[in-house]
Amino acid sequence: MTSKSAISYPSRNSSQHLGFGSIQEWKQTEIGLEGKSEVGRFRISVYQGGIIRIQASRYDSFESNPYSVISEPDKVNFNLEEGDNKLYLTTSLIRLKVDLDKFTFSFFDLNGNLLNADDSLGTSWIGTEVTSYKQVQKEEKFIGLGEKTGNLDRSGRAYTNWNTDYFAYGIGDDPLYMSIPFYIGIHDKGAYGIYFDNTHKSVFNFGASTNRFVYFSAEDGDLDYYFIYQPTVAEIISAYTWLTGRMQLPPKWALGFQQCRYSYYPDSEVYTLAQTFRDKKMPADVIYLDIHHMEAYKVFTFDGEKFSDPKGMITRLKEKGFKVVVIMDPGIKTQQGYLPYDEGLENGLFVKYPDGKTYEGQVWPGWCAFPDFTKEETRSWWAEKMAFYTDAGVDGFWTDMNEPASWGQFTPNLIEFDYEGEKASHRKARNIYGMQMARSAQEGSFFQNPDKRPFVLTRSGFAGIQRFAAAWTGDNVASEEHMLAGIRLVNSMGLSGVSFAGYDVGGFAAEASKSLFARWMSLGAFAPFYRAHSMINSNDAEPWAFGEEVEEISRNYMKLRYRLLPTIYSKFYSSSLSGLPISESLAIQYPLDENIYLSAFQNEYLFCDAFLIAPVESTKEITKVYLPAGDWYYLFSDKKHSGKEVIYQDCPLNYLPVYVKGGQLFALQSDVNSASEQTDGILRIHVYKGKTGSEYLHYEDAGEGLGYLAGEYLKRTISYNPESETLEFGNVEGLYQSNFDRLKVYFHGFTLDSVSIDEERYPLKTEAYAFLGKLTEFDPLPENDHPYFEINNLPYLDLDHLSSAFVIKGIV
Ligand code: NBV
Repeated sequence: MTSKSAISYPSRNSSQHLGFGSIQEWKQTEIGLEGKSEVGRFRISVYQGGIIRIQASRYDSFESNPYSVISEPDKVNFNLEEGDNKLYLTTSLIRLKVDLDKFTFSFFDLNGNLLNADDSLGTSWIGTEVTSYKQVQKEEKFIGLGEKTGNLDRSGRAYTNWNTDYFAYGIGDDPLYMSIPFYIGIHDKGAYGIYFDNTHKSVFNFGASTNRFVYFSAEDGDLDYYFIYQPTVAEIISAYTWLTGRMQLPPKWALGFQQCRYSYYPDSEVYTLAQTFRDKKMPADVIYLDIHHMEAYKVFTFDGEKFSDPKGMITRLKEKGFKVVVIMDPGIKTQQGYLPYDEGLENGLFVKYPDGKTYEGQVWPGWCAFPDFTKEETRSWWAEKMAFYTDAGVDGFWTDMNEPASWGQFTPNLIEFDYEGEKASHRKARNIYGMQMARSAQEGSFFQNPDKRPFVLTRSGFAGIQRFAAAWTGDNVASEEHMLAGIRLVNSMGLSGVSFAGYDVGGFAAEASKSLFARWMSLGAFAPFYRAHSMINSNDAEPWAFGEEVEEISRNYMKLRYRLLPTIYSKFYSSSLSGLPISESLAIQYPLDENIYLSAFQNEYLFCDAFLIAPVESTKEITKVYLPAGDWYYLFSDKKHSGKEVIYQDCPLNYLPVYVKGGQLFALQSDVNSASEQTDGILRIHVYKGKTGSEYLHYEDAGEGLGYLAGEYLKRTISYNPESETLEFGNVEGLYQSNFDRLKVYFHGFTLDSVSIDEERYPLKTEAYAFLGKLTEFDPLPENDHPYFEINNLPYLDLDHLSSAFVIKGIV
């Protein structure tokens, strides 16, 4: 055979490290600078004084992720100087030094403290794989990275971002369902954040198998990261969520207790379930319909035998104060005559092979096609289809299997996604798919019911998922270790922008022991998302299914959760503005306290600012707790401890170690059966004596709908100031008429018998106060006694709910 012309092949060196090389040319732009080296181009953009974006590409253009970052550069001032073959870019917070010979970056604060610097290997490629190598600062800690197992400090481990369906994962396994390539580095010169905005499979190595550097790399795409510097970890998280967006305020009912099972059916079982909650006076708001609600697992169908009248059933549940959330899996059964399949096929809405044939994978319904949620048209089609559920009265949506999962757990990389018209293979689109499905669900919910706040729960996601959905940690296992691992996962998601997160209380796979279930229920009461769930073919796992003792303990914590709703709801509101988590790892407020990273204490977290929760296995009767700087009160007895100490705490099954930070305050309401039930009209403020004070932003609104965006809210700041010995109630702002018409202020740790308001003296009354009810002693033998705590003679003040500002003075 003769060839027509000689072919010139590129030389075979792609498996070797290729550095970016020295900068050949550069120019200043309106928002930073850009230039070229021998092998690629780069761009540096100032987004805010504390956010600088670095891009490097080997191609003729830059490639960006259109899904995660929603903010544009703020066009702030910066200064650029050149000297000694270095460039210095200075903003109001960061001084960036670029070595033009090596293309390496060093980030300093304005006092000259080095925050972060590249290793001399800087940025490099191996084939299409791009990597940024970074030096490790002295005793540097690395936290964040979203839904990742392992320790709070991620040093010494490497993680992969590749959304994966992982039934009954081990507590050290990786990767799981969701990827958030954002971490925070902490050392004594400061803390900084790095968000690597690349949706390909990526790796973050914090020192596994190397002592030279840490690095992050992606299989393909550009080096494209945002360097964030702020003086505190909290501000770094706020800056990250300024970039990738924040949670929208959820409907209030979504903060209540939610009951799930794979699956509740038929409708009679669902009624019984709802009625049991009410009969047993266990407050709850939501019941889930898992995959058995469908006919042959086909999304947008109800099984006519199990659920003959879904609308009627949901109406009756609503009368009992319950909302229904349904599961939606992405796979659409490839069955002609099944409308969603026919429509998707006809309109080209499914993911395809490069030759245009529809990609099929196997999931619950059998062979399925997968809607291409990276395409606007598919998202709106899905949103329209959701009328099927909203017409029946469904209030919330649960997007499962959206990694996307399929039998075989392996998806061919060549399949094609629209990726907003850019076209991308599975390599680039997989990690973003789940988030786009959650987005469709949120858009659909809003499209169908514009006067309601959407509630979406998702398993899979990527950076920015917090804008669309709450998240849970997938198929965990009923074990003590898993319970604690779930705490770390949720805390880590909180460090990575996902405030609204939780775990399956009780464990999804395997069977919880009585004590484990009880402990998990008490911990879940202090999680942003509070839902019990369990696997098909497992024992019943409702809070009454484990005997009387567990039932009473569960009820106690469920009721406490509901009494706490004014505080939790207010915190959700603040979080929707700040991006800060509801469950806060101690690394946010105590980043330089070495103790908080120790394995014995790394699970501790602050809940709604005021509470420190020290999670502990149900098998322990006594545990060590580390209390960081400050004064701390054991919630149930008011016993005071000074911080920076390890204490030994009794932790009988009915008392979870919970402490209130001195100087903080929170608000409680009376017992209710659901989030929407009327209270007794008294807002109870609990304030704790401390050396430093605090400000609590109290927030109320209708709990549903968007009226709050048009001023129908109520906001009031309540601040405790130890120096002036005052508790100051600010003016009531907003158009919403408060749910409360009286106030009761409880003073913890003070020795007070009266206070004054406007020069008038108010004597205080006292009462014996208990945060949890007394358990029945079913077993009369003394060794089976349950401890019971009451705070004796707790002083309180009764007041009308004054709408104008006032100051309570003389709080000593
Ligand atoms: O839909 C069934 C389950 C669901 O209950 C669970 O919460 C998801 O994480 N789903 C996974 C599919 C299969 C689980 C074995």
